Amino acid sequence: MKFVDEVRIHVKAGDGGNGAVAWRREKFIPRGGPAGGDGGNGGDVVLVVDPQLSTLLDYRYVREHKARSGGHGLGSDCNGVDGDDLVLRIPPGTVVKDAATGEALADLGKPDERFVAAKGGRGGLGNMNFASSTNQAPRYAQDGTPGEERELVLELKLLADVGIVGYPNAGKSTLISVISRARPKIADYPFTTLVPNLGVVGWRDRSFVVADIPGLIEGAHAGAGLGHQFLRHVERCRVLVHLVEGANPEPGRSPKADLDAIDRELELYSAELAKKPQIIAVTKVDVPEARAAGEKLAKLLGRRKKPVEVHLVSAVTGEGMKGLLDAIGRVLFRAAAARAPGHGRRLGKPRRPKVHA
Ligand SMILES: Nc1nc2c(ncn2[C@@H]2O[C@H](COP(=O)(O)OP(=O)(O)OP(=O)(O)O)[C@@H](O)[C@H]2O)c(=O)[nH]1
Ligand SMILES: [Mg+2]
Repeated sequence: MKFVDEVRIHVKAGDGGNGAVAWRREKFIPRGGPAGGDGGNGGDVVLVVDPQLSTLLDYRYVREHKARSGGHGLGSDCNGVDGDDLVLRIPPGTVVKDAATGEALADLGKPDERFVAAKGGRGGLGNMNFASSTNQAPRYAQDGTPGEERELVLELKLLADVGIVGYPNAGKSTLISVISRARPKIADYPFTTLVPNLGVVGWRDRSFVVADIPGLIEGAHAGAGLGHQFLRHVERCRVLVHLVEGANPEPGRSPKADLDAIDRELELYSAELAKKPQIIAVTKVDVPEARAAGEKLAKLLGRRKKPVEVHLVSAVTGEGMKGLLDAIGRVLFRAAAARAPGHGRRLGKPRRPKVHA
């Protein structure tokens, strides 16, 4: 299915029906009095989260969405029918923005969460409502009010706990295919992944959602490669896994240079994204060249004032995968991990009981 994550739509709620001016006309009842019914209310345009959906594709082709107007009031005290609401189903994680101002109106995540995008008009009152002791035959009725109308931009930002970022070909899709049941396309050329993939990863007795996104390159903020728009899908992540290719195919690139280039791109996309906790991993360490490059990077970052851990991983041999998942789990479930028994003790080094002489 095609993945669409930004659309512009026009919504128009139903107008309220007009109230009627009518009179009661019956045999033997002269001057029966006013009998004009009220107009019906116009239908709202309502956005509702449908967890079955994962794209905004439906709205790419159909952009006009109009709810039904209320019926006009009728004679014999009959009110017009209310217009039905128009329900538009959207995937979880959709941000609704006013196209004119850019203002975010709603961020819809939970199943069945609703947002009234355009409120229907109110039906007008019929002339029977205006009868009073001094004016028993009002010759006027109220008109219905028009329904709201506006241009909206719907933006889908996937809901994932962990985002995988890195250069194309770094092994992002391979990683998600190893740690989850997602089966994205994997190939040894850059820009294999064109749309994000989600995978659910089981970790101990918990699980989290990982997003694999297209590769970033230097200058992505200016449109190089696939640009950087897809970074919106990792905006909500709590931790980023930054994959660095160890075995470098291109001249002029090195793990350190790649790492810095991607960090710069993240910063240029949003300062908030750049501030997210990152877990750094060098991939493909089953290749000796990659292992050497990974160890070099680990040494370099380990010497920093605030040492940064570098994971050496291989999707082929499975090396380092457990350590990587544990590191992710620790960031995501830190509070819970702190409570778990055994936390804080160094494993592999049994405490020696103190001997008092
Ligand atoms: N030897 C080895 N090769 C790997 C490993 N992980 C990935 N590869 C290979 O690296 C190539 C690129 O892998 P992908 O997972 O498609 O890379 P990607 O980062 O998703 O690339 P884009 O989608 O283009 O951004 C593929 O040919 C993989 O088979 C690994 O651990 N060891
Ligand atoms: Mg990929």
